[in-house]
Amino acid sequence: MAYEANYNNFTDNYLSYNGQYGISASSTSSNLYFNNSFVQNSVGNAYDSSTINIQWDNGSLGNSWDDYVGSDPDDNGVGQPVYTNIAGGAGNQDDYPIYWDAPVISVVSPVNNTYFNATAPTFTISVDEGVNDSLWYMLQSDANEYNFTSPSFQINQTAWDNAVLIDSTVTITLYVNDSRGYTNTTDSIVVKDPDAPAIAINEPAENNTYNFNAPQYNITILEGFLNNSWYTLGYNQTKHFISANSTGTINQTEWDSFPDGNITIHFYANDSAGNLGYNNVTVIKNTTAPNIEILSPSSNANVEVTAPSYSLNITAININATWYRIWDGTAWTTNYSCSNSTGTINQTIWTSVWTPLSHEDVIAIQFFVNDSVGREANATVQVKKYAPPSTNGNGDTPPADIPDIVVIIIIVGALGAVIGVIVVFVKSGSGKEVERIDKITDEL
Ligand SMILES: [Ca+2]
Ligand SMILES: [Ca+2]
Ligand SMILES: [Ca+2]
Repeated sequence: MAYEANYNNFTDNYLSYNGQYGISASSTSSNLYFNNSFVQNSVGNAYDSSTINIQWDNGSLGNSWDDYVGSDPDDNGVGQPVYTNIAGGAGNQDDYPIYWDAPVISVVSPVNNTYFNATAPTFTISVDEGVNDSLWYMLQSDANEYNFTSPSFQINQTAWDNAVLIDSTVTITLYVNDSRGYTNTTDSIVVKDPDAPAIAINEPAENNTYNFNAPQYNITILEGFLNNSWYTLGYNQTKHFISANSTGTINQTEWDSFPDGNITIHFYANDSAGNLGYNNVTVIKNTTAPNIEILSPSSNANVEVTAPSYSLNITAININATWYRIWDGTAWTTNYSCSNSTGTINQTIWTSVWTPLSHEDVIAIQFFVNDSVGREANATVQVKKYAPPSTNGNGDTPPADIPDIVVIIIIVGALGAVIGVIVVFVKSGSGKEVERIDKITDEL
């Protein structure tokens, strides 16, 4: 075509499926070719060996070439770079190749398979090779289109909340179109994981007591995307990393560093989305034996038939039980549980012990305490039964310096009638026992 043809304008032609070139411009001059379409010409789209004023564009518009490689990022219909694939050696080119491409949307962030928690992800996208006319996205299993304008935007929170799959991937499809309606799309795959790991502490149990040996633990973690799990002791910050669903022994060195008392073990687990799960258990460290001291009754106190009260001073890390028993001079009673501070001896058992005894007989009361690891301590106090012989009829106490035997005979004579009162006091040599005998005789 156009052999030895000069001063021609070739425009608005569709040059396709030719057995040779679409246009072969040799031995020609001063021809202008623009706004033609070259499609699948078998040897090549154009041949140009002329050197005299052959133009493949009119200064603002060239031709459409099916082998053009370029882009049109400003959407003006002219591609860049220039088209140079013209055979023949003339070195001519189309400076304004007709070209249009759809915009290309791509996701800058997040990368695929990034984990997100309950907060909807923020995206940053880029649109290349074109000017976007509108932008929107859709979520998997959601028929709604969500428009956005800024290249950085947050996924609609409600849509994220409603995304049906939890602890699974969610495909978010992003769309762009341009002023001619050319559309481009890309998929982003993210993982939705709104839930924190759930930690169950199977062992140790709350308030379990341990001595020198650090406790065993046994935990179960429910989490689809577990990242790390660990524990800390007390207010220490040291993380001891452990496996999920594991058993083991709490770090002995750190256990040793704690004094006796409550120690809280904090278990943590986080997932790939950054959710943090937490649970704790408080155990008791007890390496000290208990101690018990009887504040009252005091030693050798007189005790009467009314059961005495008692007061104890007990030091123990974790009291398990407190109890007492009573020595009646022959045997111990059985054990009776009691308060670990103050209280009163059981009246029934006290009466049964006290009653058969004599004045100033010794009664022993022994108190016990044990702690939750089974260590036991006890203390005993001896008291005396106080039940002196009855006083006289006026309730007066007999004088202390009475003789061993005092016989007072009062005789009131009145015409053969005698009223005699004989009072006999018998006092032992040691003075520890007093027996009083009252005898009233109303006749001689
Ligand atoms: Ca352009
Ligand atoms: Ca474009
Ligand atoms: Ca999770």
